[in-house]
Amino acid sequence: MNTDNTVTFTTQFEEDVYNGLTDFPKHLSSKYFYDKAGDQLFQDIMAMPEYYLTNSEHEVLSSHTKAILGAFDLKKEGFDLIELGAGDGLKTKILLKHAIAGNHDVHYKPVDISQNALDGLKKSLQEEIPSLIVEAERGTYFDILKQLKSMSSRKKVIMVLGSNIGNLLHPQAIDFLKNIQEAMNPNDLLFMGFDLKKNPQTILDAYNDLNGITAAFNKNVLVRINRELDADFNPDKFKHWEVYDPETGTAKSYLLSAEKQEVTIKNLNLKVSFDAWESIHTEISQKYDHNIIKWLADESELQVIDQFSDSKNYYTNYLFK
Ligand code: AVI
Repeated sequence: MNTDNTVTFTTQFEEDVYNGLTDFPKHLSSKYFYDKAGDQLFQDIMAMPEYYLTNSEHEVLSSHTKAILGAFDLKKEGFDLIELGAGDGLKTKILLKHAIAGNHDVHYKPVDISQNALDGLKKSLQEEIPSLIVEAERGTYFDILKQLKSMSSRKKVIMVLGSNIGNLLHPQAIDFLKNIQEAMNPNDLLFMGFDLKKNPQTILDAYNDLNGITAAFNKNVLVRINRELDADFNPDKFKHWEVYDPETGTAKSYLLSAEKQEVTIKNLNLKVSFDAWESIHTEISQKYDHNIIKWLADESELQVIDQFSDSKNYYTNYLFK
């Protein structure tokens, strides 16, 4: 809320929206894409043929299942599979089914910001793998990392799939990896998916589908500001814009104001002016090569144990300790 000279906020969302839209150039965080509608749009994105990431990682997990579980080095001890950003858990189920079939004493701990996603996941696991012990937890990565160290004495395999790390800039990614590393005991492992650099057109197509699903996902942040902060964004007056820099491997999403306009955000007592074609930067989706992954690991004091890729070399999953 904005009084005469001071601005006070009741939520992080209010503060971030205020700071992002009064900054130059303007920006909003992609973490705010994910409300109920955003979760559904992301599910739709993952089902699009253009969004190759889902199929590529699915291929990695299904074609290397035995080798991956072998590399987890489980012996006969029990272990906790902790998945940060579990979503629908579709790919993780491949590993879980094999682990259960191999009589491993696995407890699955999916963590997600969306209660929606967790409820759906718990229900589907009960139907598909009824003997699996599931302890779902709602929270941000940060909330959970704080608890990880003290969680249990069982071996932990921490998983972050979907190239979720790609939504962080390198310095933030290193902080994230360092936090995980600090929460790991010597026997624990980190299994993480990375989307690789490839033909730039393939990447642009994945983030700019012809049906406009990604555009709707990007604009969902405006819809959310309208609903939660009583604003009057007209999403039709903004254009989804994607760029990819093949040198840095960074895909960036923007919303461009298609005309000069002013938007009122009542709950922030704020009027935001946009020039024609002014940008709001909303998301980065980083693409990697093996040297960059090795550098991130070194910076975070993680050791590479193994690495598994799909047949097109679009995507890779690394195992670190
Ligand atoms: C969740 N995250 C890894 C997705 C990505 O590829 O950056 C989110 C997404 N944004 C647009 N399409 C998908």
